[in-house]
Amino acid sequence: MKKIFYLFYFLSFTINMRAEDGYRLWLRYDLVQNKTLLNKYRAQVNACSLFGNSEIIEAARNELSMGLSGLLGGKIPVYNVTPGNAAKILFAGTPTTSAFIASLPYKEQLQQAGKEGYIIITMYTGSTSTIIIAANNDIGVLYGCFHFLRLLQTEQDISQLKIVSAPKIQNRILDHWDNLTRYIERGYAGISIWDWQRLPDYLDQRYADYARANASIGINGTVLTNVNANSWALSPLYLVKVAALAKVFRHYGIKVYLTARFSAPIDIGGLKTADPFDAEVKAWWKKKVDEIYQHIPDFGGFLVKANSEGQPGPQSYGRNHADGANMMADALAPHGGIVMWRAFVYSSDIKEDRYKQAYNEFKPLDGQFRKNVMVQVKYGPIDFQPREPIHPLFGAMPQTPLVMEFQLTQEYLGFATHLVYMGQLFKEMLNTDTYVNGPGSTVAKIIDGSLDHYNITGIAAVANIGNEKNWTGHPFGQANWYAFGRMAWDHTVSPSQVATEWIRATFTNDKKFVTPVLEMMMGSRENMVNYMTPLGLHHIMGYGHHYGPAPWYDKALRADWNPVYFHRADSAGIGFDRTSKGSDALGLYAPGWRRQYEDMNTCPEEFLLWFHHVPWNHKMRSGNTLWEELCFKYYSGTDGVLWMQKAWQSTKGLIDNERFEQVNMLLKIQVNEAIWWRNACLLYFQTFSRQPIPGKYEKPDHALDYYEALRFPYAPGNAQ
Ligand code: GCW
Repeated sequence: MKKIFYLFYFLSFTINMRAEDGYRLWLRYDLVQNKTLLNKYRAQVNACSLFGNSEIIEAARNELSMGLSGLLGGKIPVYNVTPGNAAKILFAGTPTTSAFIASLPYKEQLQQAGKEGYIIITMYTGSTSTIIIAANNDIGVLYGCFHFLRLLQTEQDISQLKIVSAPKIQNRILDHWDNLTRYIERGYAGISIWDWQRLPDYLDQRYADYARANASIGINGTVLTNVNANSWALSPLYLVKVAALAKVFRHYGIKVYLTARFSAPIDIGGLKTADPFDAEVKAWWKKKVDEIYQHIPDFGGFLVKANSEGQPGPQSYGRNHADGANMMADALAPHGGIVMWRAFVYSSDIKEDRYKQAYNEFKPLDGQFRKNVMVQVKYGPIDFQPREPIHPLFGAMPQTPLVMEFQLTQEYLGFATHLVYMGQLFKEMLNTDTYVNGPGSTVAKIIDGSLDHYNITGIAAVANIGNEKNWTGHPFGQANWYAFGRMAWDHTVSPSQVATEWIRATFTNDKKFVTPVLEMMMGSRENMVNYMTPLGLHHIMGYGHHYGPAPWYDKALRADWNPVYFHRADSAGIGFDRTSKGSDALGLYAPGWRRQYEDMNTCPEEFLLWFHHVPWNHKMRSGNTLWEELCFKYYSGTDGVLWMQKAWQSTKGLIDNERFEQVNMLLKIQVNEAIWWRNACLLYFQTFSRQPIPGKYEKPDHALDYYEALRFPYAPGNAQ
């Protein structure tokens, strides 16, 4: 008897362990733990009726069946017919697929839901309730089902639902920087999940699970390939593989896009030029695009990085970005495809602050792009730093739809080792007021089209996904993928609400866990800013691989790849003067914005060194000198991580051991790396300030030359 017990114990233990490897992301559908709620839910839903026959409805049916059976326990049947008795039934469908849905008094709500949105309503007939998930199209039904399942997962009351939800931005896209070799540029979670070699015939289960995860948060597009592009992706060999992926993703409303290398007509087309004005080149792209649509009838379009960091582009032929984008747009237009043309351009030949270069190139082109072109702009003017001011192009191109580009992969945010929740970063950028049309001209209103009435809108994020079991390497990297999707759908949702949902769905609803972990997540980004780049420092990381601190580095061939170019520390002070007396990057912004930043005394301190060369003894708002404040910030950053580590330890036993230990180990590394950042940066900047690190702080454990001598030839993710 005892033996059997042990065997059973062992089995359940191993099963449990295996089940929590993070693969299920936030789509864990385990039995609702709160017994009172569970009984209530069971009393409200014991079967579903899902109308329609499309592949998307099929996906919704599978999800509901799997989700409800898991969450409520036992098998919850999902029919595609109207059962005789409507009590305890969940109905889902569109007015077209169901006469019942069409007959409901929710026309106005459905109108608000638009093309992709949905409504979720608890309808009462006497005392019996029926849950209605209705939408105008099947994709809305699928999104609504995911939302409903999330309500149960996060233990919400479903007795009075009156939800109307519609996305504020049309194209919500993940950009993969995945090469055909499966190596991921700036990828820290393994190799690419696209198994090109075995496609199209072998379809990894991951493809469907990837699509499910994306659909569950409203992402509706994926760019499969790296912006540092390979023309082979457009060859027939690869197009059949892309088509196989597109077929899986279609079930979840996800469109496939590819990066187009500008020199493809030469690379794989045998032409002598890629000049966008050349008739043969134009014809080549047209034919290529027609071919793509034969394989993938709902192909989304191209993402293009041109004339940037060595990528070919129209400028090689004396043409401009609009000429290049328009040529591709003309080929895509008859099929409804779009071009997302990146504005991440800068050149070391131009002796101008790198901050200003993209603006200078693109602003004059406003109004010259075709209707199906969007210009994709990184959130800040330099490069995905832990904190950047908003890119000056936002608000400067009223006639060109701009796509916001975020970066989920943590190239500059501690790789997949540091716990940094990006919800606030997204919010900070989206809420920034550009003042271009007076106060209230927020970035969110620019990219959702409400300010300039764009005809298409988009938001994108560089993915942090690889083939690691838990997808993102760090278990908390999943939260950034989740937050991106949720905030791309609705940028008004708060980062803490999104984080709370994610914690509950991913780990547990236990308050003893949710409360401290939410606090950890909410403080994590500011901690990171403090221990890496406080007060507006930026781009001071290791050269090439971008791992760790290297503010001293000055050997890059291009000046604007060197940390010293960005921090400009000297015996007088530190920071980049971008006022009218300096590079005048501030001159690119609307007067309302510029005025505040131009004056050292009114410039928000978190951006101070972005815009000013500040004397070491400058008095900060706290009463500290700049040097003292810098020390204070660096030390509070590391203290913050130490606090996170303690907070995490207090959750031991509240979740599975496997994920608990993973995070525990990662936090240990994060603590060490945060201290490394702090010590290396302060010791180096001290050589200019010539002031001591105040005695109340723990002393750095090595001298500066130790940090300067560290080398990491195989740090992951470097461009290849
Ligand atoms: O952040 C930089 C990266 C490059 C990347 C580039 C870009 C894909 O270091 O690896 O290239 O930005 O966004 O194009």
